[in-house]
Amino acid sequence: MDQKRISKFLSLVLRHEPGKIGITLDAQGWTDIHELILAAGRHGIHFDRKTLAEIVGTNDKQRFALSEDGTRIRANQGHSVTVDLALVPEQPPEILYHGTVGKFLKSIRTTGLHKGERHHVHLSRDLTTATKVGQRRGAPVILSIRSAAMAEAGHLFFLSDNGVWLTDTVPPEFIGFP
Ligand code: HQG
Repeated sequence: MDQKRISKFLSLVLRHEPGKIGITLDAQGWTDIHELILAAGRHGIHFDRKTLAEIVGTNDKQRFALSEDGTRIRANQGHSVTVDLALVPEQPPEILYHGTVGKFLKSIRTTGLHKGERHHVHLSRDLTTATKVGQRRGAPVILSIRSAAMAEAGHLFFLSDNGVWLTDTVPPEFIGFP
């Protein structure tokens, strides 16, 4: 089966709807690989351990991680179900970027960036990544976030295992608009 399709399926069940195929995630978001393969197969999505390891290793955004003993898998970020990824706050760079689209700007100017369905607002270290994130919704608009100043003001930042910067909310005064 097409690896991209399997990857999308993994995002769905490891971030949002594990119950859809009858699996559960533990408090840190991990699930047993053997159970996952069986449950996926029952829902017509067929892959083996080798294919799964390939998908984890080659995924363009490193969305998934295997446990050290190789028996479990989890999504690195992007969850809407409650999980504690046990991320430790880190000092962010001076500036981070957020890719969005024009139709959201009015609201962002007034209320800042909000996490919506996800656990955090997602920020990118570089313009290229932020542009790709914005492009998912249309013509991208890139906002610059004064992240070091935010940290100084007491906001916490976390760096996910796949290099996405995460924070709870970005007040409008820290956002540079184009
Ligand atoms: C917008 C993908 C109006 C925000 C990507 C964004 C990323 C507001 C949308 C990751 C707002 C939320 C995350 C406000 C924020 N008013 N709109 N006050 N505050 N927004 O998908 O950052 O493929 O939850 O600008 O590549 O787009 O899933 O967040 O447009 O890394 O691994 O509300 O998801 O990665 O959308 O994307 P999302 P995002 P994966």
